[in-house]
Order: sequence, then C-alpha cells, then structure tokens
Amino acid sequence: MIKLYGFAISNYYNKVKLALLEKAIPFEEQLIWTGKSAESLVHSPLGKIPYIETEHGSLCESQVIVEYLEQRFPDKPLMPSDPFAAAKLRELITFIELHMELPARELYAEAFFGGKVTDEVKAKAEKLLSRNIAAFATLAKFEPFVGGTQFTLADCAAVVHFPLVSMATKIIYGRDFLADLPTREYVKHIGDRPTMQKVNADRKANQELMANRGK
Ligand SMILES: N[C@@H](CCC(=O)N[C@@H](CS)C(=O)NCC(=O)O)C(=O)O
Repeated sequence: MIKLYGFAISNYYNKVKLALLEKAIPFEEQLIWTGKSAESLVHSPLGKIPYIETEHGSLCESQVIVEYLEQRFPDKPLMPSDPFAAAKLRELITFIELHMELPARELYAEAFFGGKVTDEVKAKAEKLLSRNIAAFATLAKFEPFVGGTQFTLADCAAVVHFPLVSMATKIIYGRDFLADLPTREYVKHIGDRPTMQKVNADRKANQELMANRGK
C-alpha cells in the first residue's frame, strides 16, 4: 500500500492526493507536520513534503510521484498516450509550478504566516508573476480543464496552486494576478468532483488541527 507523508494544508501534498483519489489507488495518509525530522530527511533530503513510501522505496517531489503513479497504475489514466499531447500538459505543469507558484511562494510568509517580506522581494515577485502569468495565459485552455477536454495531471496541479497564487497576490498587492483568467470558475468546477471535495474537507480539518496545536 502506498503511504503518503505530509499534511493536508500543503498544495503539493494535495496535488498527489488528488491524483491518488482520481486514479482510485489505495493509499494511507501519514500525518507529519514537517519534513525536517531525521527520519523524513532520509526520504526527502530537502525536508519537503510530500513524499511517498512504496514497497520499492520512497520518492519525493510531487511531479515525480504522480508520474510514477501514472506509469505504475495505468488504469484510469490522467495523461494521454500521445507523447506530444502529454508533453503539452507537462509544459503547463511546469509553467504553473516553476513560473507561477514558486515566485508566489516568496510572498507566503507575509500573506499567510504572519511574517514579513521585503519590498525588494515583493517587487521581484511582481515582475516575474506579471510576465509569467501572461505567458501562461497563451498556453492554458480551460475547455473546461486546464489542458483541454479531459481531467489530467495538469488539473491536479492547477487546482491546488491557483488559489494560493490568487490569494497571495491579492493580499500583498491588493489585486488577484489571475483575475483575467477563468481560474475561479475553473476551481469551482473541479471542486464539484467528489475527489476534490474530499481533498478540500481534509484540508479544512487539517487547518483546524493546526490552529489548535499550539493551544
Ligand atoms: N517541488 C516540491 C515542492 C514541495 C514543497 O515546497 N512543499 C512545501 C509544503 S507545501 C514544503 O515542504 N516546504 C518546506 C520547505 O521547503 O522547507 C514538490 O513538488 O514536491
């Protein structure tokens, strides 16, 4: 049985969890609040979550994990068999994660965790996000899924990352940088799926658990 390590507030954790649920792969969740324990560092040397344990060993990096799941459990495919069509979806995932979520992540300390981010960091992220989101808009389809007419691994990424990019930019700059894209409707539409409803319900429960931890 696959074991998924991490916590359900994490967007990257939820990306993997959504793929597992969509593919109906049996799995167990193992709640860890940090990937920095000595034991976790063996499985995820950068101390990041999520990671999974399989009977062959452990894997970290969410995209590596979902691609492994896709190959190992070919039933209920979340990627097309055509190499070019699959590559176009990976292109979208790279844009969303490397060029949108990662620059937005620089803002999370202030946007979500009560910290402070320097004006320099804010200015750099603003520049990157403006350029990168405009570029992404030329690639994304929303027909109704981010890569076309089928739900794919690109949706597992998009639906967990878009809300954070929107919220962080709204809080820090007073403007949702994704406002010109139909991401709200898209996230709502994916939110109707029973799999996403479970991801969201577990995320809320995990948020409450986290809030009560210090009490
Ligand atoms: N590229 C990684 C990113 C994972 C990631 O950034 N996870 C966050 C939680 S959402 C984390 O573990 N942050 C702690 C850290 O970076 O030290 C992936 O795709 O799995």
